[in-house]
Amino acid sequence: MQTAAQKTGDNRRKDFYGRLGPLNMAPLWESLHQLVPPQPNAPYEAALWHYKDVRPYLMESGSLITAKEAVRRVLILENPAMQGKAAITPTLYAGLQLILPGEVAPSHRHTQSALRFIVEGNGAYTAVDGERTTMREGDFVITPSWTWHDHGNDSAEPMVWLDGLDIPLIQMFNAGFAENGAEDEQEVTRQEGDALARYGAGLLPVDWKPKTRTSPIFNYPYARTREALETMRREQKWDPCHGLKLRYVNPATGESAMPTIGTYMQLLPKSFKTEPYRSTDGTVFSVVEGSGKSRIGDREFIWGKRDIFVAPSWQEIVHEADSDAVLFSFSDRPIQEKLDIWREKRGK
Ligand code: GTQ
Repeated sequence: MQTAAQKTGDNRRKDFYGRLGPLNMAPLWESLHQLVPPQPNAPYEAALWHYKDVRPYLMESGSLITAKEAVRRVLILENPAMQGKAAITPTLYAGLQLILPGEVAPSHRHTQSALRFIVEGNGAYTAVDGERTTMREGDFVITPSWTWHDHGNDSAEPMVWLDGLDIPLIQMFNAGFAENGAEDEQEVTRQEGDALARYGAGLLPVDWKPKTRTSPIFNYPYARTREALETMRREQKWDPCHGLKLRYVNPATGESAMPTIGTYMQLLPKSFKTEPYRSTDGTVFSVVEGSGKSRIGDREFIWGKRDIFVAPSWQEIVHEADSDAVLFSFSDRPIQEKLDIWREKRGK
């Protein structure tokens, strides 16, 4: 029971708060604990999309609109706790993009950085800065900030890739700019494979200096990544929390391949169960090979090839592989590290 004095006090406070509103002021002490929480309490959820459930809708979208009319024909993967926000985490956007045989997604550029992680199909291309790269399943392809890019599909199969962009982050900064190209397809000025040869063979052109923070390699082929993991596994040295986990790097700096988004590939051998792990970077996973399950916080998700799931900041993750499994993932870790706020916790 409140005493009369307390009631009067409460009423006086309420009255006071009411008078602050019109002056665009608010009392900190009513929200201090939410604003400066003892630990992250992510206001978004763990979630999983089974590819077999999503694919029919993607194909249906292909009968409703062309890639040209849509500009980008994408079904956005929205966090269930952020519907309408076009965000899978508060800083990251994810979507599945479909390009049918013969289609072109016209050239444009924007300040948002994009990654493409190829989920289904082989043989469509994306063009960046005058070079086309053919995309195959498991390839990690970058569209750096403010570079012209168009996508096309000269193959006979539909192609689907996972788009990861820093759209919500750029929105927060109000730093978004975009332009459409004069032509649907940009002029090709370099032969295919040029960037990988120049920058991706453990060598760099002798007097070359990077102009931006994004990796000059824009396709990291899965065949190479997979081979690296396969060779490393012979040592049988496993990280208890990650199995074998590699990060994609910009060879010019050793930093993440993209300035705002960290990208990773990990191998979990059959029957491997990871130790509990948490980190402050909410992470999107895309299953490249194998099957298994992951506990994220107090929820469990069973996954197989091509499924996509998201783990919120600071929720405990335990992966368990039923068969040899390979997971691609991306998060905002590079930004958090630059701000000295990134944290992880291994074990319980
Ligand atoms: O391919 O340029 O999923 O601009 C969202 C925005 C893809 C793209 C998306 C984009 C793109």
